Amino acid sequence: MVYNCFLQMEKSMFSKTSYIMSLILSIGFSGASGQPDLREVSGTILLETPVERKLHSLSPYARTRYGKTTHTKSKPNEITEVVLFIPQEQLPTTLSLKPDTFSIKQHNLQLIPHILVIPVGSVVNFPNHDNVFHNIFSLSPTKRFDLGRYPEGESRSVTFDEPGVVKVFCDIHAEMNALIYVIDTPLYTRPNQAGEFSLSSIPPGKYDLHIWHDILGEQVITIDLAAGDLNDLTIKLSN
Ligand SMILES: [Cu+2]
Repeated sequence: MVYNCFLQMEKSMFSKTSYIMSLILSIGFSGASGQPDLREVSGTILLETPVERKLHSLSPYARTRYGKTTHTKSKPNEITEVVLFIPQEQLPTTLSLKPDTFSIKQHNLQLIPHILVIPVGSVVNFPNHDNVFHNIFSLSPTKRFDLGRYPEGESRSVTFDEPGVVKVFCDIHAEMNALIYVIDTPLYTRPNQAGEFSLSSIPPGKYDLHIWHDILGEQVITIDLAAGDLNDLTIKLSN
């Protein structure tokens, strides 16, 4: 009992010491701006298997036209649709979000971009650039909406107040779909076409790095950024 207590005291003293040490290191490495030293994690995402998309249409009209399910092949830039983030609740202090206005256009019977990551509180405009009517909607619990039918040159907008994934469809064209990831942390990024990613401005500490893809699911890896940056990580994703 006494021994356990002693161990715990030792442990807490140790963590205090390492905290003070990291504080000293932080101060030591502070930039000219006086900002505390911030960390970076970077690396490469590898897509090990092709991604097969099964498109389940929710529209009765589209179902009669295209059948219940259509398959689409892996897209050339599939890797750029991965989202990497550190959850807000893990950060030592709450970092503020910067909500903004974004756009998903309807063009050539597609929703562009196919994936959009937005901070909570952001607005998305849905302009129609086709010479046909579209009817954009979502049944996702994070944000249900139905913009109704509107022609070329018109737009509607939606505000996203809750974090989560929002799947967007067109009630008229089954091939049209997009995905909005409404995120509550400012610490997120997406890889480039080579799969390379970099996430910076992270307070020193140990975190779960989430790696999310709408078909491949979510992976979580622990990253230790207490002592310094973490570079050249390789993360493999497969079905
Ligand atoms: Cu449409």
